[in-house]
Amino acid sequence: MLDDISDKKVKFLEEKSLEIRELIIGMLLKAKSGHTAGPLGLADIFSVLYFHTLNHFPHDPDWEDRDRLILSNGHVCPVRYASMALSGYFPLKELDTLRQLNTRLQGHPHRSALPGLETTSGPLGEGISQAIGIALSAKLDKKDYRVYVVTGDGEHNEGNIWESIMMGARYKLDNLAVIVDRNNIQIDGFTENVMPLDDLKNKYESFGWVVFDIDGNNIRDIADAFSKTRSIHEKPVVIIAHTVPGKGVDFMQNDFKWHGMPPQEAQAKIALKELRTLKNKIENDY
Ligand SMILES: Cc1ncc(C[n+]2csc(CCOP(=O)(O)OP(=O)(O)O)c2C)c(N)n1
Ligand SMILES: [Mg+2]
Repeated sequence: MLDDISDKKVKFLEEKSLEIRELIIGMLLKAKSGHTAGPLGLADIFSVLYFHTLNHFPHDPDWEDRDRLILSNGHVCPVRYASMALSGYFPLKELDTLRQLNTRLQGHPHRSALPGLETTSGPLGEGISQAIGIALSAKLDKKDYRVYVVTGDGEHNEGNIWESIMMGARYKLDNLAVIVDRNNIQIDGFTENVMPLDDLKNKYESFGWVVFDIDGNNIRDIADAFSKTRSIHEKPVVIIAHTVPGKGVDFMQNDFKWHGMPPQEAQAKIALKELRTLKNKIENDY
């Protein structure tokens, strides 16, 4: 089953990705701290999730039949906050409060502070286990909602991730989709130098999962993969999404130094100019 989305929808989602990226740069500049590379790389996936795939109502975040999105790599939350604000969960202006005292937009997601978050996250390695609990309870309650988890590649250094991967297969959780941000960087280096994941596809398959290996910065590929997850039965699915950390801002791309560093004012200016140029290009290309 292919998700045959129209050119018009692809253009809309590409524009949303760039708006998300602009908001990420703005938030981090204002906060003067936070993570840049991961959020920029994930903007296309979040654009598709929030504006195409998720069954959700931003004005009714506690709707009981909503799809659940768990952010296991909590440090990338600027991409989630920007997507939530753009889709109507809270005013765009609130993005300026990222990492301020008493804000609802903590540097790592705080569930009870902000409606629309499903979990509190930050300590790596927990999200897939939590999602398995939610997916199991959906089955017990005979609910049709789907459970999505976003997790990092460096996050796979955590041993409990592999326990959760065994458990997902054991319970045949076909209502669960894990998205791995395969951006090849982690906090202090390239993943293959710090702790090689080698052939991650093969590893997940040998644990009994169905794997989709995709370009995580291609809107059509992303939408298609999410759509295909619905046709899989009796097995959990992982989407290994190859993304470019820092995507959209040339001097930030593929450089692990931007894992946890915000832009300075002059850098933000260059970044925003580049993103605006990309936006104009989309306008002209269609
Ligand atoms: C249990 C735990 N250990 C260490 C950290 C610190 N930490 C935050 S992000 C990160 C790197 C994770 O790598 P990856 O998931 O690839 O994220 P990316 O750099 O791609 O954004 C680390 C070690 C943490 N948040 N939790
Ligand atoms: Mg990574």
